[in-house]
Amino acid sequence: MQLKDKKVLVFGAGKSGISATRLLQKQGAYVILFDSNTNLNDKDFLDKFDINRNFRLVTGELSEEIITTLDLLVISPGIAIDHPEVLRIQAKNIPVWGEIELAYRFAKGKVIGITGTNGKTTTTTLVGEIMNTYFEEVYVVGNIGNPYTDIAMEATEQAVTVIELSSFQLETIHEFKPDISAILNITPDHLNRHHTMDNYIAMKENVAKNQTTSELCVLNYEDETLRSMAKRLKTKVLFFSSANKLVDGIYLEEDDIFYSVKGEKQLVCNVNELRILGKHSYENVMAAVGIAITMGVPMEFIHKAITNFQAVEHRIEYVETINGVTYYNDSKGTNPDASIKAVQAMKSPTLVIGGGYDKKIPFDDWIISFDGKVKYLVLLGQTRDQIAETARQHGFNNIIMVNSLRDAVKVCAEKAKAGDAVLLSPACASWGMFENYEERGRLFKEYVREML
Ligand code: UMA
Repeated sequence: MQLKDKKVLVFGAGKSGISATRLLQKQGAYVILFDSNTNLNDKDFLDKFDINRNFRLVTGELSEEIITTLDLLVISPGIAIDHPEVLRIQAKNIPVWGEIELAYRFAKGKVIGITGTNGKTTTTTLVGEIMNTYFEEVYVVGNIGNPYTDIAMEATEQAVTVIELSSFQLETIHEFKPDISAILNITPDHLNRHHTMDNYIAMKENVAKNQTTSELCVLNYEDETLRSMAKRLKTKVLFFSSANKLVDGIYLEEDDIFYSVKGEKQLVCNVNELRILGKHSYENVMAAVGIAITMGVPMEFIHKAITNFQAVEHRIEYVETINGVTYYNDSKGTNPDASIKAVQAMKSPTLVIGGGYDKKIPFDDWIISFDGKVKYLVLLGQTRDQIAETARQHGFNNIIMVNSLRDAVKVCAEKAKAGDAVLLSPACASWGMFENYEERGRLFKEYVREML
């Protein structure tokens, strides 16, 4: 679609909406930036773009007059496709693109799209680091925090763009077709937004929906949902596995990671050379290796990048050891599966801080994973009563309710003994109490360091 002189409504005035607006303005479109938040005003955006040119901010509700004149709606990831305003616009046959679709229409070069319930940020970061050792022009964007539209017009034919994709972003793609896609795993998450697990799986599968036999999708062989998805996909598939030797693919055998083609195996690395811990980390490494090999990166470059790679912020991140108690920040544990992995990675008795925004996901598996290792569960946020009830049903009664993250840290410091670990891994999103999981993690680290 030619965007010059088109009237485009951008829904959501967060990071994505602001970047999308900039791109659209550069394309000569007239942009109406719309946000439900009535506290926003034009001044908030003065330094963000050329506000006088082709721009208007609308907050609260949309008038019928605006809707009838639109050529395109671009929605931010946080806006659901069944949002009443989106449905109103769609009913007028106005096309709805996500911010990813908009960026894709303008970007050039190779595109790598990485999704999955957990491990996306780590894998995307790692793939970015591997690509940076070998290619000149590399961008790392998407759900990781840098909107794709920010760089879309800069990317040249030589570019390699690595995109972390959430199910929210994949809800509104149409032509988006990565050269390589990867789905790391699928476990329940965001069911308040996608309503059913089948819908959530379908959103993840969207990453490969336009791929053909000329492209490739990297999948986790140990995830049954992904194994059966592989049969439906039109694209080539490369599996990785942490439990089975693969004739073709990347796999973990004891402490070694191998890459095998028709049974001819090549050593990638020994996991003791890696600086990240746990089986889930090895899976992220294997996915990144599969992507890098397919991109033609030589094994010695891959080896160097993966063995230098360190854990990303907010993902089982070591904070401090105070009075013999080690504090870990896993604020990125925003669903039960991520938090199960964090508990499993702990090597000593652990006090877990959990609870937050309600995404309508059961907490049973998370509580079961405590398996005698967790001494106390300190709960806060919207889900705290639900989690406490689930915990009691599973016979876990060492529960402490608090009203703030600061109190949670204080209580843990009082209860923990030397040799224990304190783990912030909430199994829930941060929304409602914090701006995002980064703010939650930063505050946690601040409260811990105040005790130094
Ligand atoms: N808004 C409305 N009406 C609504 C909902 C939101 O007007 O019904 C407005 C808010 O008032 C706000 C704006 O929308 O002004 C926020 O838009 P947004 O929620 O899309 O957030 P952005 O700042 O644009 O950030 C988004 C992603 N946010 C979400 O998916 C919720 C960021 O992912 C991403 O890093 C960023 O784009 C850049 O691409 C964050 C996230 O939490 C990290 N992702 C989820 C996750 O990882 O689990 C999916």
